[in-house]
Amino acid sequence: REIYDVIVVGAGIEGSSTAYHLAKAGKQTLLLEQFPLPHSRGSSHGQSRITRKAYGAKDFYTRMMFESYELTTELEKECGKQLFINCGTLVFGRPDDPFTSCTEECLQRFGVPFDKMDSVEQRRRYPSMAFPDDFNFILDKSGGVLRADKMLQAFQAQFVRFGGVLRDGEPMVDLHPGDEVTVRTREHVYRGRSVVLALGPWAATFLPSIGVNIPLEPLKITVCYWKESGSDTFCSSKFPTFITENAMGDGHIYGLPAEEYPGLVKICLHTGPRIDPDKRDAVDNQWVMDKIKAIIATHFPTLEREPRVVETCIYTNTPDYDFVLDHHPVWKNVVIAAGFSGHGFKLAPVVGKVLSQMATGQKPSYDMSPFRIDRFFKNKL
Ligand code: PYC
Repeated sequence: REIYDVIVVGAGIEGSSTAYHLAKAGKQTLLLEQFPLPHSRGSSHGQSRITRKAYGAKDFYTRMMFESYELTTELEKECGKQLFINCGTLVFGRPDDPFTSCTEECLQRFGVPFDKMDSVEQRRRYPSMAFPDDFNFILDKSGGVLRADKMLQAFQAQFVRFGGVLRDGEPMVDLHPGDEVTVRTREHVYRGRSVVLALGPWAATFLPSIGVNIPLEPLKITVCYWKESGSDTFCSSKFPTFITENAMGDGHIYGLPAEEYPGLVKICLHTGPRIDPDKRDAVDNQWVMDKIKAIIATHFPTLEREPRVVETCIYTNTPDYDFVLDHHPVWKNVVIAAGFSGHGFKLAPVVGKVLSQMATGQKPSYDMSPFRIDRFFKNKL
């Protein structure tokens, strides 16, 4: 039986990007996905995601974002499709909001062009948003929309073009670590010199079976699309992506211009109820709907009061909202990618490169300490 250089388990955006980088580097790679592709069960479906260079005070992400932009451009050239729409990302909040001030400082530190606005200028540019007079607004001009489904398909298609083997509809039944890793599905037994586990929310249930107990919290995110009555101020030529962490008390919300469904702007709460990913649809999310509807009625008065389209996505949060990108504490040829905490899509091009390096004995060029598994262990190994 053939032995792969690397088996990547999970064909979401992180796993697909990893597999792409491996195949591009000439590694014999198998990409395994539990569901038939494409699917909307995990965290990588939908047509759009926010991208931006500003990352508050977490410079380690901004450093990685520069390369993520370059890798996205490279992928656009390879697949011949536009994957990025540069409509900007607006970050805003009260005068004392740390995320807004850290965003401004971050953009300054890294020399990324931005506009600082008061509420008068904000209302002139984006007349459909109604926030208090004392709010500050920072427009990260490098930000915008990633065409998420096209990016996912591009990674998978290029992976196959570079000689990778993609098997979907084949859940992993178990994994035996060792010098050589064995991954068993119902149909096959696969062998690899190393394995990358990019399991999305299913990491929370699988990782304990290989001795990795990290506090992962899968959340159901209710993705709402709203229609504007009368005018059309939310298209990407007139409206940016936006994030506000503290503007509405505990209501961290984000938005993307009308792109996926013509005329519908996407505005969502950045949290939701805890779930088992296999029972996602059974969980009650009424409090999320009540909260987001109240926010829309107060702050986006030209939008209809009920969303036209409601979809579901899953975030897998860590306690510090930073990713886990590390080797298994015992088996170094088992690489774990988990806990993308609702902000991993934009970093996937570079995260995939880093994971491909970790799986093939190379040292990534970034400081990986923020992503270590042992930050969660009481008695560090
Ligand atoms: O990281 O920019 C982000 C983001 C916005 C909504 C979810 N994640």
